[in-house]
Amino acid sequence: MSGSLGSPKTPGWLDWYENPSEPTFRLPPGTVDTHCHVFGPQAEFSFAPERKYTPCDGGKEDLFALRDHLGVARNVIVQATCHGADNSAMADAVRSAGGRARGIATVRPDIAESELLALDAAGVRGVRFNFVRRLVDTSPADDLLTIAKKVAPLGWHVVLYFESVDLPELEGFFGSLPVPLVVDHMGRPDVTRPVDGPQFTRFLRFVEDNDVWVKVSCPERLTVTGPPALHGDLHGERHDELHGDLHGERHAYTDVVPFARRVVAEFPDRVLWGTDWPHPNLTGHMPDDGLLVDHIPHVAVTAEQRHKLLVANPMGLYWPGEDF
Ligand code: 0GY
Repeated sequence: MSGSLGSPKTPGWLDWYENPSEPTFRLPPGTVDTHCHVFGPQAEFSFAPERKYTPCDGGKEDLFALRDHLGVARNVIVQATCHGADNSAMADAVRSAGGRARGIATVRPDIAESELLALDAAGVRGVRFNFVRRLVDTSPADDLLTIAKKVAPLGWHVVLYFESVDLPELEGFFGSLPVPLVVDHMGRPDVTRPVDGPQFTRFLRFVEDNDVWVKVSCPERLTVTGPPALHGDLHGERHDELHGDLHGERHAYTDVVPFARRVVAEFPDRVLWGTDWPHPNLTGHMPDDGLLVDHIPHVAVTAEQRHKLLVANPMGLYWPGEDF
């Protein structure tokens, strides 16, 4: 997966899972994966000099193959920080998807209107503001506000990536942005804390007060207890064990479930789902994307919740007016 050309991968990099299992849970027709990325391929789309990591390749063909394997209908491809503000790989993937992808870009405050219009024509519908310090150098709030004001007339939104511990400091600024807000990975709660404790309660109130969209994504990134039975071959033993017990007590990422269920139950019309493929910067384990799909019924427990999470909500945000 890593090309022989270009920079070597960050030491210890975990590559995406090459042969994901067939999910037991059948995604409803029209399901949108609202959080995935493309990495290069590096030989075609070089990584940004200011990046904080160098990943394996994970290009559009691999993404589209995963989409089809899982039974996903559409993707929202989020610019990964390893490509900085060069949106070429993401925009190329979106253009190549034949209307079945939208994009989220990273832009600088001096971006020309013509460039924004070109991204819009490609299928980009938002920009991402990243506050996770290990991924980006901080941007001045004035620059971010300038960007938000520039994209607002296009009907775009801002995708926010932050750690839950930073929300108190950031939420005033978030509330001042003149665009709809989408939050990655449920605001990255510390899942060792109580689901009804002050940290997650504060996040839920932020969502309510600002009509925020929430990605119920990344159980594999948020978990502390991890996937069960991390013994042996992940595709053999563990897979069979999990699938044999999908509706039982044992399944992956159980510590994240109460947080995800709470968001889905409280904000059924504002939640979105995504795989996060190719899963940058994981260190403990690389998830089998088939098992990530099988996680969905544990957090969206009714068919109505699942239809909103997977189809109706993302279609309304990214393909408004289109049939699903
Ligand atoms: C994610 C999470 C991460 C990375 C990025 O753009 C990125 O590099 O988003 C992370 O390392 O937590 O959403 O993919």
